[in-house]
Amino acid sequence: MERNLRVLFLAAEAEPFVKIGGLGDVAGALPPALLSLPDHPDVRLVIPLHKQINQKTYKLKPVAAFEVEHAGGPIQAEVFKTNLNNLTVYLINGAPFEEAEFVYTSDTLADGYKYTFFSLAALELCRTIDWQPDIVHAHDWHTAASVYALKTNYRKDPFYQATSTLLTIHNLPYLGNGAGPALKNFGIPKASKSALPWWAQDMPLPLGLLTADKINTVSKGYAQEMLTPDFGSGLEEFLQTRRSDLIGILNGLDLDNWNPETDPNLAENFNTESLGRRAKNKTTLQNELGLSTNRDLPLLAFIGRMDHQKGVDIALEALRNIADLEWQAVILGTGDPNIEISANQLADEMPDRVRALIRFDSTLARKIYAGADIMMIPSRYEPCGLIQMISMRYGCVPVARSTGGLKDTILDYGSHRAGTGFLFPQANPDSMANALRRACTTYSDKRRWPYLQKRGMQKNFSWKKSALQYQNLYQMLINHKHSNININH
Ligand code: NHF
Repeated sequence: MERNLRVLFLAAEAEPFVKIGGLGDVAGALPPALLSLPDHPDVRLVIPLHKQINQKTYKLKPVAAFEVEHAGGPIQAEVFKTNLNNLTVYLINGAPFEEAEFVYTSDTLADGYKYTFFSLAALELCRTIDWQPDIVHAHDWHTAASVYALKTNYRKDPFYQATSTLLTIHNLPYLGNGAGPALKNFGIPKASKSALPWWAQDMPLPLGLLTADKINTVSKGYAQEMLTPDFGSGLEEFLQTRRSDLIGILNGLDLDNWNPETDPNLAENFNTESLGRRAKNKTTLQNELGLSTNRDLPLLAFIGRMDHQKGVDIALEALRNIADLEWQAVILGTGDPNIEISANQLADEMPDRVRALIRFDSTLARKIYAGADIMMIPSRYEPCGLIQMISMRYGCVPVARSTGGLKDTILDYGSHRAGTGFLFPQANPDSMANALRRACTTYSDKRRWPYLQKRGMQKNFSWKKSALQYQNLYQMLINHKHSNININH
């Protein structure tokens, strides 16, 4: 009897267990979306048992215990299993995770140690429970060592002879720099004479990229950009050599979780047919923020991590550039202390129209999606991005840098009559200010603006579309089992 394709899905974080960034959204949403397809694969999620995970909530059952070899002596791994709406989830524990306070730290050696342990333990788990995966699907640098180990340490292992590998890149610049000694201590060799640049030959993500049967990233746009010096993190030339195995698959959005028709946090629910009701969300938000409740002023917003990638510094300067126009702005997020200070400075400079809220507040974020008019997304790079999809679904029109997943999901209103937002080409304040001017002018056209909002609200960013593409990719991997990648070391 033919059995379903077996996919071992490895990630450092996954909703609802633990979520720090976008990877957690994807690892939480994609496996269930795959399971809901016809002829679905038998996908099983494996994550570390981080301290932040409440063991009682998930009724964890012990399923396996074994040792992982390490230069300092074998390390005991203990694996628990739970079931989440039909999805089998394994959680791996062991000293590296018991000792760790956070999911990610800036200490890449320590993170390298715990995630290499995790990557190898996940492979050993399959053997212990006698579940031979057809595909190991790893994500980002944290689990890339599993892909590389299959092509090195496990190369002759009969248990893994038929296993293919897929590595998904969510954020290329995080290569796992500094994790080299940890790999070595777990017996994973350097790829000394490989196509990788010398400096990357002991970094988990590059090693995974060297050996994965297929590579994908989370939009077609970013898949292209990664091949260029501006976005390739020094790996662009190497990535060119893997071009034919590199694919872009856009992430989806959880359409039930993000639904302005049912979101209980909103002052008034609405849909495309009742867009007029959205106004109440704007006045409620303006009141909550202590801004004047003037409907005619466009309310601009930024929500997100305040770091270099997300470019909030660009938005702050762009707002100064358009000070001659009338608008209000709210900035919500936390991150780099210097950027937080700059956001507060702008709010001090323009107390009648700018609010900076330096905190993580998911309820307020929802009220902003539903009440603000324009979402500012000035990312320097954006593999996929979630904020633009949520904003469009909530009728908040994006003004975004034309990069990666942003340019794949937003159609520029100036260039297309069917536009859904405003794109700007350069990651600098002038470029962004021009787009903000265009957006503010269009906002004052009360006839056109609702059409712009509705077109965005009608976009379908469902996970089903993405899951179908991953299913095809899995099938492709099985059909062309084992590429002829040669890594001499
Ligand atoms: O959406 C999940 C996320 C992406 O653009 C985002 C990013 C990190 O930078 O794939 O990963």
